Amino acid sequence: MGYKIKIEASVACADFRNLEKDIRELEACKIDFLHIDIMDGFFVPNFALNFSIMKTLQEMTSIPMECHLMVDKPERYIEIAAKSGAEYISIHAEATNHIQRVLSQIHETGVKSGIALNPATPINVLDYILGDLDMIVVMTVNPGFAGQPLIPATLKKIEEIRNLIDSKGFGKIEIQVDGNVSIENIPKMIKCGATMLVGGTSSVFRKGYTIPDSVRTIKVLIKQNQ
Ligand code: S6P
Ligand code: MG
Repeated sequence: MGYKIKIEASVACADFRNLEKDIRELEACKIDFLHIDIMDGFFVPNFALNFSIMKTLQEMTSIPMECHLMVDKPERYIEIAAKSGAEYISIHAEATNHIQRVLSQIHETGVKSGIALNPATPINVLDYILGDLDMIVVMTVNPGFAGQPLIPATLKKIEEIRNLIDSKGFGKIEIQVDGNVSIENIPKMIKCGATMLVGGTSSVFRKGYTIPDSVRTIKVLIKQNQ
């Protein structure tokens, strides 16, 4: 193995009554990324964060941000996502007819690129774009909502993507998992080959635990399962 595993905080799951407190705690825990969910109410039937919240976060903290665009025709929002401080921008394979072009567009703005796959999307969509990718996002729930249970078949998908990228010499591409990345599921996800863990209501922000406690637990799980 030997991949560096990163812990991310899904900001949409933070406490908006006191967002700054959560951000300062995440800084103290040395969280690796803030995960910013952007939805359009069309590609997914919900709304989440937006680019002005991202800009505010950029001013508030130096934690790197990565932006998950759950929007139809993401080519319309690459520039604004880049200007709002994204280090990575991920688009959905199901959301555009021109995946390769949008990945190039992301790189042209100086940002790292990611492709997100819904649970039902087969991995052969990756075959001809591995050279255009910095990150693959395995959606382990259907996108749109926090607090959903893991779809078990997606674990096998993580493993298949790990085998694909390693066997083709693209092992440096990050594999992000997003959806029910819980204390229970993290060990399985790491064993399957995930390198970026998006923590939401089932881990980093789980009820009944503080952020520092949860992040400490995740760090132990990473050590034990790597
Ligand atoms: C879901 C979104 C995710 C969620 C995260 C929530 O559409 O893309 O990033 O915010 O999955 O985490 P949890 O632990 O509540 O599933
Ligand atoms: Mg997300």
